[in-house]
Amino acid sequence: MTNSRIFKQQNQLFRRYQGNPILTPRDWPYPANAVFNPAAVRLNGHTLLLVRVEDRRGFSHLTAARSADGITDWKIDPEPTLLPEPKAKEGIWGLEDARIVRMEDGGQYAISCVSFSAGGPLVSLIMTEDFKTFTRMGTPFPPEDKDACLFPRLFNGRYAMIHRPIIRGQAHVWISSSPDLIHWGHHEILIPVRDGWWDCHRVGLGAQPIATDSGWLIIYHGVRMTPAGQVYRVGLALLDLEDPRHVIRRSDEWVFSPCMPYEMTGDVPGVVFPTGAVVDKASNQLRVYYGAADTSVAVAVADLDAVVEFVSSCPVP
Ligand code: BMA
Repeated sequence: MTNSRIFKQQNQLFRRYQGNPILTPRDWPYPANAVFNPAAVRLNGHTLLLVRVEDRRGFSHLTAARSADGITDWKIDPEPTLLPEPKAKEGIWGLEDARIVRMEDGGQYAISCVSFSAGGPLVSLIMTEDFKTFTRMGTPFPPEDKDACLFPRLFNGRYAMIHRPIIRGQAHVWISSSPDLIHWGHHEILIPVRDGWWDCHRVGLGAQPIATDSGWLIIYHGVRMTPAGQVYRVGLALLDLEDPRHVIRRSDEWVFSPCMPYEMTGDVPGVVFPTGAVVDKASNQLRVYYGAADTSVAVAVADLDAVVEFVSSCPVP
């Protein structure tokens, strides 16, 4: 481990916003049990979070919250923004944990979220331009599958999507591709769990992939089962910019771990679950939005160059 890596780790790459959590059920304009795991994207000069809202039946839907500075003064839609399609089988127990990218070709936003179907959780792909009207594109993969995100550009004429199926009880991060967003193939394991490590039990994509000059920055969650329960922590990886099936680097250590009261107390204690990120171009600040203890929304910030420098110094997997 180089000195600069130890230095960065000890001085914490990511800093929590002191006013965390930034959104709680008490802020909601209608009754909610929990608000957490938000997708994040820039829209019309604002930060838009598409927040998972769990109602008091235990079902979730997605609601948009907008803020000019991405930290304070959130304007929350007065009603659910995105509910399961009434007649479709895919979301009978709700929609959860969205990720969003803005497609580089036409400006459409691609939302990938979890639909809780009778057959288990699976990924739904939904397109929108304004977060008011939505085009449902169906379900790329069968259950059980979660933690998916489309890349915002094509690679050799094919779309690429990261997702996290559970196959033979194993929860690795996979990547698949498609010529048309309907037919999917070329399925490969991208980021596997690591036996014995902090991310031995399950891994899954966190925020949407972020394009940098050094490659696609991947913020992922890793889970370890402990005698005290499961711990959800956060690691980093870097994928080749031209061919995201190629993992260039992966952090040995986690870079973010639950420790604050709002991360240790709630419906599921010991969870930090990043699902969205925004880069503030003027300050080069990376803002990572995460669910805290499956109860509230929190944000941590980092200098994007420092994060890329750190992950670039991590081992080649
Ligand atoms: C995962 C997902 C997330 C949740 C996390 C921690 O499996 O269901 O929605 O935040 O567990 O409970």
